[in-house]
Amino acid sequence: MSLFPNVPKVQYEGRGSKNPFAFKHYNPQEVVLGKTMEEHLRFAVAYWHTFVGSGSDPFGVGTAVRSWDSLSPLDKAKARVEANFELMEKLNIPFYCFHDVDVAPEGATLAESFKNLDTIVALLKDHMKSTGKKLLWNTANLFTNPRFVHGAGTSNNADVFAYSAATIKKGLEVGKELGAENYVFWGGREGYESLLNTDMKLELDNLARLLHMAVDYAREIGFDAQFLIEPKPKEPTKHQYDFDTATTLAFLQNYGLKEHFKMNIEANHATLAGHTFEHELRVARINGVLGSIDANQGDMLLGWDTDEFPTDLYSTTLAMYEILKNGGLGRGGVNFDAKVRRSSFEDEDLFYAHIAGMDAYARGLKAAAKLVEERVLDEIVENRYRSFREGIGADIVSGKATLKSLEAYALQLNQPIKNESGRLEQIRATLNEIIFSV
Ligand code: XLS
Ligand code: CA
Ligand code: CA
Repeated sequence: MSLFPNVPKVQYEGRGSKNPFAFKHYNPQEVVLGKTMEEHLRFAVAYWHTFVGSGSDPFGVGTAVRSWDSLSPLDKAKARVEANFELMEKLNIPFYCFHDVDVAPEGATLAESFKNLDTIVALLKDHMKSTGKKLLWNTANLFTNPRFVHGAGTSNNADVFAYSAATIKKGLEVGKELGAENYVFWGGREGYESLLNTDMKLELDNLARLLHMAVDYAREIGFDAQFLIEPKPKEPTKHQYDFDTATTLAFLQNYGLKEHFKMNIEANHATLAGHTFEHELRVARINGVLGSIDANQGDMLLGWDTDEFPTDLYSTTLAMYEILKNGGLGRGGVNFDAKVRRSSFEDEDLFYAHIAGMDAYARGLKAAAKLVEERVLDEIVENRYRSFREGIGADIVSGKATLKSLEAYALQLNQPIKNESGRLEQIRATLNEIIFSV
């Protein structure tokens, strides 16, 4: 029985198609720079927004109309599994991602929660087997339940730390059972509201202890997923410890965790941190830790995590450029951690939203491939830094130069020193031409 009877299978029809249930750019088998679009993009559905999100906000209850609304908690969970695989099938999306509580209802005790999870995981496994769909990542929700009011791994309450550890242990077992490609740690309430009552050092030490335990346990059970840590600067706490990529990297390095983790970079978290998405991707890339992305976008007029479906071609192009320069995402993928607007409350909107996001990324991929192929930015950057390939610049880069040798050089320089224009407006015009040509 179909849960989305009004939605046909979505196919690629190409540019100019007026069919709202068709891709205009995402052509899975089309080869771009030696790989198919499907291989480059590795799209994933985010279970929490697409099947659990209701459209509620602080001023109003949910608006979404779903066929499973009136079912009991466990039946609802089962219906959502059906919905997940039907949506993935119709949209030709190969992966999905979930938090434990997205897929199965919490019980009155931890043991009951585990039991519910086991029931649904068995169902997910059956569906994965019969459809060939895969799990990009799973994670533990350590932030919604009131027990996490003071954090999870960074809580002042050791019982909460223990509960969180047990939940992660189960998450790793579930990931192994379902063959997850990655396992995500997003620091839900790992942060603080005020230093007045916070032992920051102990909280960070404990967070690192928890992550080390997870690394050890994954090894013990032979779960070989890539571990990902997802930065975010604020929300829900005023100050999240994993503020941005650079901060998270320093934390991982300080605690001897860097070799075990890569980053899951979310566009909206980047902009909340005062960075562009491509900035965060670049920092991760040059440090060898770009693992996966949460594809969405924020609203520059709003200061919170609006998690909108990505439609901004500049952002998808520059993001795909970083990903191509990274040699791809490896085991990672492009996860639509995005929700339809509250006013888009019909089932069909879930499909239109994914089509919009997939086309925006496919087009971003094509534009980025052109930038790479034609070496547009490479040439600009190589030319701009050419002074470091010869003479004094080459001495600096090779380590030959000292303050003394540089002083001697600087003293004989003609004044004023000559600089060249950065040509930014011209470069942006070129970028415009490329984005609109593909
Ligand atoms: C919340 C985060 C979260 C993570 C997974 O802002 O984006 O959904 O991706 O826990
Ligand atoms: Ca996210
Ligand atoms: Ca988010």
